Amino acid sequence: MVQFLQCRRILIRLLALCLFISMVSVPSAEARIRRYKWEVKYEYKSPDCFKKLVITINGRTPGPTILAQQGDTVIVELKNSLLTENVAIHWHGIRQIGTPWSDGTEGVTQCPILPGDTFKYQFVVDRPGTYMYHAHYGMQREAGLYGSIRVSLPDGESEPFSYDYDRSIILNDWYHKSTYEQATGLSSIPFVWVGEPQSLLIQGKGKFNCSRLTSPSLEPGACNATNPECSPYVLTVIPGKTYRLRIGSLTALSALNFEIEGHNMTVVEADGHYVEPFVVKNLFIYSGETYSVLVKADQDPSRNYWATTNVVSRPPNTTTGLAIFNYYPNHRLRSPPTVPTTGPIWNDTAPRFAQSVAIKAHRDFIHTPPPTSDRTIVLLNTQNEINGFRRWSVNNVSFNLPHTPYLIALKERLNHVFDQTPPPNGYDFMNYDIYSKAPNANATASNSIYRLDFNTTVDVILQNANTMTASNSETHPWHLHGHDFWVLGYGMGKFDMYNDPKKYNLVNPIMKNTVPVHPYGWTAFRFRSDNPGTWAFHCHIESHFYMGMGVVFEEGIEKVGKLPNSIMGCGETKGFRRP
Ligand SMILES: *[C@@H]1O[C@H](CO)[C@@H](O)[C@H](O)[C@H]1NC(C)=O
Ligand SMILES: *[C@@H]1O[C@H](CO)[C@@H](O)[C@H](O)[C@H]1NC(C)=O
Ligand SMILES: *[C@@H]1O[C@H](CO)[C@@H](O)[C@H](O)[C@H]1NC(C)=O
Ligand SMILES: *[C@@H]1O[C@H](CO)[C@@H](O)[C@H](O)[C@H]1NC(C)=O
Ligand SMILES: *[C@@H]1O[C@H](CO)[C@@H](O)[C@H](O)[C@H]1NC(C)=O
Ligand SMILES: *[C@@H]1O[C@H](CO)[C@@H](O)[C@H](O)[C@H]1NC(C)=O
Ligand SMILES: *[C@@H]1O[C@H](CO)[C@@H](O)[C@H](O)[C@H]1NC(C)=O
Ligand SMILES: *[C@@H]1O[C@H](CO)[C@@H](O)[C@H](O)[C@H]1NC(C)=O
Ligand SMILES: [Cu+2]
Repeated sequence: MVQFLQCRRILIRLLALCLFISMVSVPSAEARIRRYKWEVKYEYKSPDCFKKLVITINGRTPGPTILAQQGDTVIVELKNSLLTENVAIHWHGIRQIGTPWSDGTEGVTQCPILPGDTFKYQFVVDRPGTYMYHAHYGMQREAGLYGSIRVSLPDGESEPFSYDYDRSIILNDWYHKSTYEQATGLSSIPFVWVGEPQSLLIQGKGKFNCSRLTSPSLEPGACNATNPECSPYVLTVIPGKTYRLRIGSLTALSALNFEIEGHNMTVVEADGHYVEPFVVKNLFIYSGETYSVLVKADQDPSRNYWATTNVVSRPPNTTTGLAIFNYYPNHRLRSPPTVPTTGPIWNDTAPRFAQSVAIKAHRDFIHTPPPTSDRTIVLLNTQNEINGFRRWSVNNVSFNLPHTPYLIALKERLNHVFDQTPPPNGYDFMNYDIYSKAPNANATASNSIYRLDFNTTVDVILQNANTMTASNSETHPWHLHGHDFWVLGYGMGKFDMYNDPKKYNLVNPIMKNTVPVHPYGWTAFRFRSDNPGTWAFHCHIESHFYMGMGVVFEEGIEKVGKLPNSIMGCGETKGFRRP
């Protein structure tokens, strides 16, 4: 309400700008400006009872939820009060049409925001749905800088499903070591892996068992099981009502299972697109994905139930994340009488694969993909070494960010600031054995990018493989900035260039911005290169992207409008920043 009133006031003040925006953004004649002033800081918090420095927005982690309506302009004035650290925030799932400089990807679309600086992000939320925001600088997302974006339909339009109440829940995994310690280990010889998370958080709340700490040097109260900051997340429901849960995952590493004891969930939305509804007991969710599920509070109302999340796809070493599904009027914190589930078998890929395949566009909301593509890019996912440093690569090239962001480099024709050689379109797929450790795991590092012809159709095939450990292949959730893509198919084993494209789903493919490639599997998708800018496409596992698992696409750079001064200031762009 306060937010709304504030917006109204701002609306009046910015009437001229508002009129301008409602003229250029078609969907609603009443497009509004949603203005947020955020201050980003380090503070001590105990989200899982263990006290550590976390990054907050206006004192909170997760940060405030952005609530907007389709066609609105969101303006976030971000003050960096981290004192000794840069920052950048990515608006995950928002395509940034016409505002590629507001994508918030440090090194790709902007220079980092320096301590003490205020940066203004401004973009139109052009489609309804469930989105997220999070830090996109170093491994900073893991420090707690994230939140939800909820875009509602224009007045008078309704969803193809009904519900009584709406809740946003972000799932996350949580580490006690700082992102610096983790990043340092990842870039050291010998390599120090980050390990499994200490806890799982449901909407910012988790529980680490303090008795497991052995360090005597901890100050009293540094891990306090009765700290109210780590009391579980409670989802209170009224018997008989239907809840839309907007579930997102921003894990640093983990693939998750989410379930509500004794209740089924109907999947109705994925990454902002309506899904042909299907019922699940377990929802598998990968970092960077969002889903809406409908849950009816139709079970015995005399008790509470567990809502749980578990790690899947990696050997389990983290206890189940717990929230309380609380039937009103039971006490909100009353423990359910049951032992919480530990979830499905971690290494059973089949049900996860089946869920991926089951997600189809809602029959009344099918966007038919172009029947053919102009270009196919095959990306082999491998774990490698470069000069003894552990890395991840695609097509044997491990990605490094340049010091000068691509958007500025390309627009201002600073050709010398990154490697101009095009990266490989594929690899020796006839001879590469995806089931074995590579005989030679040495790769090369580069900051070269894929330049796409503007407004063409591009197919991407992600091919998974064995890691540097025998009999091991991991799940990688790949996220594309600036676009949604049609998910054409998933397969197990090696992609068959000749036969598999014949099995593509061109009838009712879901559009998404994040897809998993399953262990030893492949994933194929299609998109249109119709959004002028430079767009990251990367594994959403924080440490994997940090270790080079990503690429960048450029399209229509000549159509990008005048870049704002505020994104300049680093690398070779200093001269372009004018007061
Ligand atoms: C698993 O957890 C234990 C502590 O419970 C820890 O010592 C160990 O390093 C963890 N393993 C991984 C791979 O994270
Ligand atoms: C917490 O950890 C201690 C020590 O490892 C163990 O004895 C205890 O059962 C654990 N408590 C819970 C609730 O898991
Ligand atoms: C733990 O937290 C509770 C509740 O906030 C508080 O009363 C208690 O003093 C704390 N214990 C320590 C050792 O700080
Ligand atoms: C959940 O769905 C399964 C399969 O459709 C069904 O057998 C079960 O009865 C349902 N459970 C509830 C609580 O509705
Ligand atoms: C799954 O892991 C367990 C150990 O946790 C192992 O015994 C089992 O063989 C594995 N199953 C598969 C299909 O790899
Ligand atoms: C990989 O590179 C390292 C140098 O970093 C070299 O010592 C090693 O021989 C290379 N391995 C192979 C199989 O060529
Ligand atoms: C990667 O490069 C190494 C060293 O040049 C080579 O031996 C290996 O076959 C390459 N792997 C792939 C997948 O191209
Ligand atoms: C892209 O091409 C399609 C036709 O293939 C056309 O309708 C559309 O306007 C073009 N988009 C842009 C941004 O040029
Ligand atoms: Cu990955």
